[in-house]
Amino acid sequence: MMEFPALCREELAAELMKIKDPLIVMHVRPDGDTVGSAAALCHIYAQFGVRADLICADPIPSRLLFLTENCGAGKYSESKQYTPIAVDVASPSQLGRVATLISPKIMIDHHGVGQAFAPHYIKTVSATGEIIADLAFFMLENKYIREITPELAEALYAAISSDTGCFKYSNASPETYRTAARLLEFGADAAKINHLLFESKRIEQLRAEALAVENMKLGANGKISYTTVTFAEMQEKGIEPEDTDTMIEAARCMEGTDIAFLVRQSGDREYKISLRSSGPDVASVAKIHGGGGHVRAAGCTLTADSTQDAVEILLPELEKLLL
Ligand SMILES: [Mn+2]
Repeated sequence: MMEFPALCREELAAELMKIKDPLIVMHVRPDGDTVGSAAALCHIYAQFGVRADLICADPIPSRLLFLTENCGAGKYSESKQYTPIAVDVASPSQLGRVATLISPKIMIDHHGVGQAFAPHYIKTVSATGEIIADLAFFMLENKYIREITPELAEALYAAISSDTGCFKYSNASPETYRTAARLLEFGADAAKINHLLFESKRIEQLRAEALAVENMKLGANGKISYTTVTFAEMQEKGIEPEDTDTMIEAARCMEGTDIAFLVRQSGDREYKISLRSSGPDVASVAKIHGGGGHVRAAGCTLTADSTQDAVEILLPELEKLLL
């Protein structure tokens, strides 16, 4: 396997500033961190008089479009000679079909579990947005950029808030809070962003959350809670895949549980699994099935005959983590 160099912060800043035609690459099923980080880089490039374009294998969910609408980015154009920069993309598989069009030349990520596929700047912090905020502060101190505009601060704040679950998860460190505080000083409207990210939901998303509660079951004497959703249920209630992203929260909130998981049908015999925990290493179970993630938040895809079949595969593996 090819080895790619790790960049230090100064080298990253220097490399980014050399690029004349940046293409910011987001991961499949884009979340607030990858979209906020991408928008932030576009705002930074705008200060250099450079227009950055954006690409993602999947459409950006409507609730996140407020981040990209004002960032000055264009759409990917086949005729341009881009230098692609991947943000929040942990491994090549996370590029999805975009991998057939481009290959990133710089990788900025915080997962620390993936596979480096380009010269990289990887720090295991709460969010890629936290890395780029630190980079923006560094660029400001060195006068590489003139200012941190409210729009830039908001894109970064949104990225961090998104990956920390509105600062609820254990990945939010003292440094994360300090970074967020500085972003507020630069004009980020935290209340507005958190409302848009966490409280403003499509009726179908609320129906998905209601379904999550309805389908919830317990295992391991209540230490594991899980819920499921099938194509038939999604069709019946008009639920789109993006509406199911918060279903895991219902299971996670169940009193007394250490591990929560969600089984989502994603193909004929294919199920996407989201895993959350208060401590046990659920990434180790995700890895058994070719997935990955963090100790407390991971995911994988299973081949199974039904949601019940997928549950029966996962439960014994997860129970072992509680011994
Ligand atoms: Mn992230």
